Amino acid sequence: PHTTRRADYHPPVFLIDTVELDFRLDPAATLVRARLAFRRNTPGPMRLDGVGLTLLEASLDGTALPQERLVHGEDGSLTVEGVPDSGTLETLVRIAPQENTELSGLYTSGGNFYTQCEAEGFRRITYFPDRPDVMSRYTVTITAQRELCPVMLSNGNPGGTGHGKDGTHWVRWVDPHPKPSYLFALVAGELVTVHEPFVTKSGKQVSLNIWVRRGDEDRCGHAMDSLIRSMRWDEEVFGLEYDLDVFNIAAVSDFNMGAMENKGLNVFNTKYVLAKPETATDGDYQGIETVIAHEYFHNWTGNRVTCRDWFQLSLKEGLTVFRDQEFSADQGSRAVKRIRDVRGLRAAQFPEDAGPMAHPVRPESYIEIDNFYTPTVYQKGAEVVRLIHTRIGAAAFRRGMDLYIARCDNQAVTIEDFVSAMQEASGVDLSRFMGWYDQAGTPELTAEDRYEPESRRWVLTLRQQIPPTPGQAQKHPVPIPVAMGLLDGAGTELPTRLAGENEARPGTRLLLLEGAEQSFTFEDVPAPPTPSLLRGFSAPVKLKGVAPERLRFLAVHDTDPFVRWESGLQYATGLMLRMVEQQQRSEPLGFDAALEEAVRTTLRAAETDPAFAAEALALPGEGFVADQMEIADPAAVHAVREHLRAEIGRRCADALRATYDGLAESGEYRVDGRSIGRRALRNACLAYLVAAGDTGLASAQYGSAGNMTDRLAALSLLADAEGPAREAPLADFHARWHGDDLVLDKWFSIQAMSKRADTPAAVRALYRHPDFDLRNPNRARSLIGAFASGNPLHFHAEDGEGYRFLADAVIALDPINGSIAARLIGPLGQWRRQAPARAALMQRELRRVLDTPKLSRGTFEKASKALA
Ligand code: B3K
Ligand code: ZN
Repeated sequence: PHTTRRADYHPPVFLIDTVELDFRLDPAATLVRARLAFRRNTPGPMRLDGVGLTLLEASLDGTALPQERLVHGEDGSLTVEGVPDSGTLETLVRIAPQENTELSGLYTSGGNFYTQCEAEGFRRITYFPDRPDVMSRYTVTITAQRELCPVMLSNGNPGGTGHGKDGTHWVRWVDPHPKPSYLFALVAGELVTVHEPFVTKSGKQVSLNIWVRRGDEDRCGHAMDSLIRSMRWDEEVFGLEYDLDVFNIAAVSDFNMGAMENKGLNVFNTKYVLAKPETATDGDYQGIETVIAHEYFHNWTGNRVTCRDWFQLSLKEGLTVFRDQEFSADQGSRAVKRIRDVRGLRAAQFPEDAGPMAHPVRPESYIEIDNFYTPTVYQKGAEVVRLIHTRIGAAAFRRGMDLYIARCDNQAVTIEDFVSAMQEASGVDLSRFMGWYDQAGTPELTAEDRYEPESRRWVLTLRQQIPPTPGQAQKHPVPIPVAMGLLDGAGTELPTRLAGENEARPGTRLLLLEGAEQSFTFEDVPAPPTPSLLRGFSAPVKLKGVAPERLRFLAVHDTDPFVRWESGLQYATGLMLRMVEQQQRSEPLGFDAALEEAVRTTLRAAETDPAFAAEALALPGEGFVADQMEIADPAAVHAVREHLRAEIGRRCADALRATYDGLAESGEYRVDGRSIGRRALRNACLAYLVAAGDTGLASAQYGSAGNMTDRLAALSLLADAEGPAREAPLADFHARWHGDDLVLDKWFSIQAMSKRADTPAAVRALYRHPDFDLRNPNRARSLIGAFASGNPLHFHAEDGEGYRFLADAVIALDPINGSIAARLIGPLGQWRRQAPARAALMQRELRRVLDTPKLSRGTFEKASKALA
């Protein structure tokens, strides 16, 4: 397969100023007529992308083109020979939406029509230069049988409707804003709407609509509310207003990702729209708020200003994730939001950055661009934007955004355009921050310090090192902002004065490590202090080697909540790593009394911020602990973690139970931050109590729960139990919810993540369950993804059954939906960090996948890079 390289960028040969698309919808044979007003941009032939299109007619400026001027490429593309420098090309093609199982291009789901065009789906709809730097104005006319498609939507504003013969009708949509083809969307079928009016800050009326299947109208409230809050927030924080008369969101249950920011017509996975307390967890509610905000924010960062080429993907994704993170932080507890985001970064991005698919935030090459919608491009990309924000400050960042948008509006630009706007607006030289975009790998930061009693000086030396990654052996240092403070022996924050400064400053200050090593001298320090480093996780690095005594001190005393949480986490991680060694030597596992103390302290202070307490109570995850090991040992890590959970549950039972009872649900269910935090804390207590043997408490909670959060928390604990304590609630859950796809997904996931010894066999059985459907991405992820990514213990089963199952599933799924297959195969790529026997089994499965005939480009890329 062909590799696309960033260095090979060439501007488009032809630009397309306007596009007229006429659709005649039919599930088996849809006709698409396209009129492209083209204009030459550089010398070269007119080559139009196309995949799986049946060309029926082609004409140039009204005259039919003879066959010999139409050259069909092996990749499905069409080259038109002898075209003038400008003119109108018209094509008519036929496509079959109901055959489209890839869910890219135009497809059907439950009898309705939906599109997904990013990154390269538009070429499955019509012939077009399908690249983001060709921006055009679209007019779309959709015709269909009225009964089949009472509702027909596309981008932009409504532009008329009418009736045809034989029960057809048509609808026109006009999008006044030029856009790349990946933002095109069409949705048609039987849908109902939930509507709200919105007035922008300058007084423009906007009609907001969420389109769902009949019966789902009562589950749209949170999505609508999140949308309205997002729109206000972008006006207030960034001065950005919505720019069309309508904003439509359509929810579909067959969808490859979370959602898509098509101009004026976002298409969403139902998972990120539909919620009511009986069916959705607090996590689902938060996911909806985040994704709704994210797609809405793309209207400016992504749509009005888009990417020149797909290597610049993080220009829109990193920036938009940063924006949605800031939005969510403003809705509730900033500290807890930061903790969760960092947890997510470490769970997904750090391992990617240390594995075979490691790539820079701005990659150098790809085989399949779909494989690069990654935690690195999204989450690390957001961290890099945050670094710039931290370095230049909020006010300069806002000026930079204003400049970026003013300068790049309606253009397809590069990451340099963003960084130089930030640089000009701030007056700070940001050139070295480009290293964060162009180098893969997570920098490792170490800190050393010494106190000089005579001079009352305290000297901090910071060092950085970036490990080699595939294709990048040598790295250059990157600028690392280190937010920090000093605590005295009583845990009181000291004012700080760096050498050369006139007076001491209170609170957190920012150090900037620019080279490989740098020392910072602090004056007038009365006694050896405890440094609190990387407050708020001021850079996406691994801070290594902080002594356990300091971690314990910081976990209790630091003024920065992130560092308090982080220090507890790192302390527990160190402890668990030592215990894993004991476990490997078959020595008895002890217990560190400091953990009991920490749990009790957390519970005593829980009332002030229950959400924070819930985060602080959680032991480091099995994956996180394994990631700190040279050679992972999933079984030993699991044994240690279970041991600690049970010990904490037993030793702290009184306090855990008191907190659990004190937080019993009272009154109406609410999804505000405090209520969510209380449920999280209560369920964290429940998990410890069950670990200590109190299964009955979970059974009781399952039976009496008034909402899905509490019900599912109980069920996930019961799924590890034996006998009727497990079987009865699982059967009850299925009986109650088998008609509700999103809830049934949870039923699959919970069983896939069970710790019980028979889980690998149970997962095989679930794969054959009548409710399992490989074609539905949510369902495929709920079983295969949950097992391979969420159950390290059994995925890494010693006999290789977990690996075999994943490979079997990937091989079966690849011809149906290569993009989802390529995503799911990821965990097999982590073989380098496993012991030799496991690594060999994993490689064998990767090879088996690679030997499969007609493998999709995406799965080929993932499997071959994993083995390289
Ligand atoms: N931009 C889309 C992702 C498209 C993925 C294509 N494989 C959703 C988002 O990031 O907002
Ligand atoms: Zn996005």
